[in-house]
Amino acid sequence: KVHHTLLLTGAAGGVGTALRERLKANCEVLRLSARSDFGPAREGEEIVLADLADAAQVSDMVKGCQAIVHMGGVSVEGPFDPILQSNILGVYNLYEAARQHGVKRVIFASSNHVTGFYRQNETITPAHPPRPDSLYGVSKAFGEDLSRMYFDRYGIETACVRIGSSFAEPKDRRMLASWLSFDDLHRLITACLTTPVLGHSIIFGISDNAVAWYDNDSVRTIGYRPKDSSDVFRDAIYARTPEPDLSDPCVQFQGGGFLMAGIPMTA
Ligand code: 15L
Repeated sequence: KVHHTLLLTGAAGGVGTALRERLKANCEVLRLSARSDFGPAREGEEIVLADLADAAQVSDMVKGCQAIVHMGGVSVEGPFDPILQSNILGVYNLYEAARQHGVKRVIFASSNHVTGFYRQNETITPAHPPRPDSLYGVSKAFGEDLSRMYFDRYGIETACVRIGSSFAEPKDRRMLASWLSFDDLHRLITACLTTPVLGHSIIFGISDNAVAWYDNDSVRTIGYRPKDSSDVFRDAIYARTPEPDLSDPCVQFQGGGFLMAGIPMTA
């Protein structure tokens, strides 16, 4: 346990709920945050409710913690204003609070949608330029750049984890490539929290899947070794899903359904 108080934002979301019990192994006190009430604190927990767009609430949320696992914010494509409030203003408020309260390490839930406009037959590395597939993807690219500035100026270390698809099981053929099991997500966060030197890292958050769009070797630097694989779900997923239509952008591009989820494809 390298951190006394660890803050988990987005604690009421799907990934936050999965991390809640797992992250207790990483700290003495797990501080959970969400925008609205999600029930009482359990043993070893604190709850601080905060709207990410409210700088004063974010400051109270961050004060007294040593590291942050930032899973909060809008997690899907949709209208711009909520994305602006939570993912752009919100991530700025978070880093300002981290700077003011001396927090030195952040695990930032970035997304595969930062590079969702690469094709499903391309292999990319963290050095490839972002090609966001959605306003949501652009907001995550903003968070990556903002955290880089806070590292270069103030030495706050961040792992930008471009989470693939973190669910209990992969749901479709695309997720055979993008799946990140909850246990592997926890392994990855643990590696980021405990590695001696994190710096500012961009990491693709995926399990050990046979099909992969990422050259993810840089994760070895921080000590992440995935143990799960989507492969065990492959036959069942192929049996219950139709043959992909190769002319469909959701099939062509890595971002899948996010390509068609929000703003129109054509001007
Ligand atoms: C994401 O960034 C979303 O937060 C999540 O809900 C999934 O849809 C995931 O990407 C994905 O691409 O499957």
